[in-house]
Amino acid sequence: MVEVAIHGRHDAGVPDHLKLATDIGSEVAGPAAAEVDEQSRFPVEAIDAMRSAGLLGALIPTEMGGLGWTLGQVAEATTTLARYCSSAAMVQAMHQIQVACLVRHGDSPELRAFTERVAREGLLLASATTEAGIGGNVRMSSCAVERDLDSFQLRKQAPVISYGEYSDAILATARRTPESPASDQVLVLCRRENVTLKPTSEWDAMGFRGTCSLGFELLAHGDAADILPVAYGDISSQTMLPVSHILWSSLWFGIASEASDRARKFVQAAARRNPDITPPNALRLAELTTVLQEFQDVVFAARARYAAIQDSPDQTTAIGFAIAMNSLKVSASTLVVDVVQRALLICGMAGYANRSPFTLGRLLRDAYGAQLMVNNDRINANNAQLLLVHRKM
Ligand SMILES: Cc1cc2nc3c(=O)[nH]c(=O)nc-3n(C[C@@H](O)[C@H](O)[C@H](O)COP(=O)(O)OP(=O)(O)OC[C@H]3O[C@@H](n4cnc5c(N)ncnc54)[C@H](O)[C@@H]3O)c2cc1C
Repeated sequence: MVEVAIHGRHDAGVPDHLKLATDIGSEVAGPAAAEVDEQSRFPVEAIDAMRSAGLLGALIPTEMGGLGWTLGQVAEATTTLARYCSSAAMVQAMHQIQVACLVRHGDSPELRAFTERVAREGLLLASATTEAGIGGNVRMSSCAVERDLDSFQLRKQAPVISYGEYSDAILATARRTPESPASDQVLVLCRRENVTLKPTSEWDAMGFRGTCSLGFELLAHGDAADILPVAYGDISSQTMLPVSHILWSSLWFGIASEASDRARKFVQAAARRNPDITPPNALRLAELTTVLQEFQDVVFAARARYAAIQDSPDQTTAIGFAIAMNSLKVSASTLVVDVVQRALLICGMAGYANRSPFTLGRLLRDAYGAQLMVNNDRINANNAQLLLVHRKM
């Protein structure tokens, strides 16, 4: 644990992001994963380890006190963490999405100072984009920011705020003013000390149980400087949507990779027991590996696509890019279930049993959440609209 903390902050060279993620995963997140899932509790030890290793500031430039990792490095670390505990990996991923928005769009002295605190103190950021009555349509808000000279107030009915009670700040979407249309949104940094969260629902869900994604009425106030200076529509298309879909799909790829490894070990054990014949499920393993390879290629290609254009607002707001990032989410969230199901067929009862080295129950339950995290129907409906005006792929 101490080794983990030392590794991230004090290595003279560039931190080895995969070693750091493997250390935290194998030493801290993995050993607690079953209990986190069983008790539906926050993965406090994993997040503490990430904080002390500097991982919560991974995307923040070194001159601002962060680790200065690329999104690709964070994505790879997320894949690794997800192999051990998908809830801890998801908390980390959702936090990094908010950090990415602050780093790229929080260009004011107040927001930069806050971003530096995220790096220095390891503050944990949560998100309130979805809203009661609006559902998963994150590009519409019904709540509105009410401004009074240099301060603001916000009241939002949020059906889901993952780890809201454990966060140090929540980034919430809202209409710019009470007179603004639903699509004229801003992103507001709601600091913990200025936030009251009244729980409106419990979190006892099928999967991602450690994300503690309760519903809340969020009441926030603060300095008007905490309203991000860029329209949320631009933040969403340039940063929040692509970074979310890249980190989520990397995480789901980690779940799929872990399931695939368990299936491979199961088949190899059968082959060792009877070396003269190829186990019949080896063929299923070969088929699974083809799907996993496809999955990896989809995820890697999307990362490369974004890395190539992330500094060009013209290109990140292009319709073709939005379609590509939406398609990534739909593909990855479907492939993860496909891979884990295939692994289950290979492992049979050993995968179905909860207490077995090949158990796949938690991975499969977590995998099903992927298609709901902004429902694929909504994403496909959005792509359908975009394709009506898109000129060429
Ligand atoms: C593990 C997890 C963590 C989450 N964490 C957060 C968080 O921290 N912050 C946050 O803000 N949200 C979070 N969410 C919630 C967010 O991802 C959900 O998308 C959102 O709450 C919508 O929930 P819903 O499925 O009930 O509603 P909807 O999106 O409304 O979907 C319900 C049903 O309506 C259908 N539907 C409705 N309208 C349309 C349409 N126009 N086109 C097509 N189909 C439509 C859908 O197909 C679906 O069947 C999280 C979700 C999960 C699973």
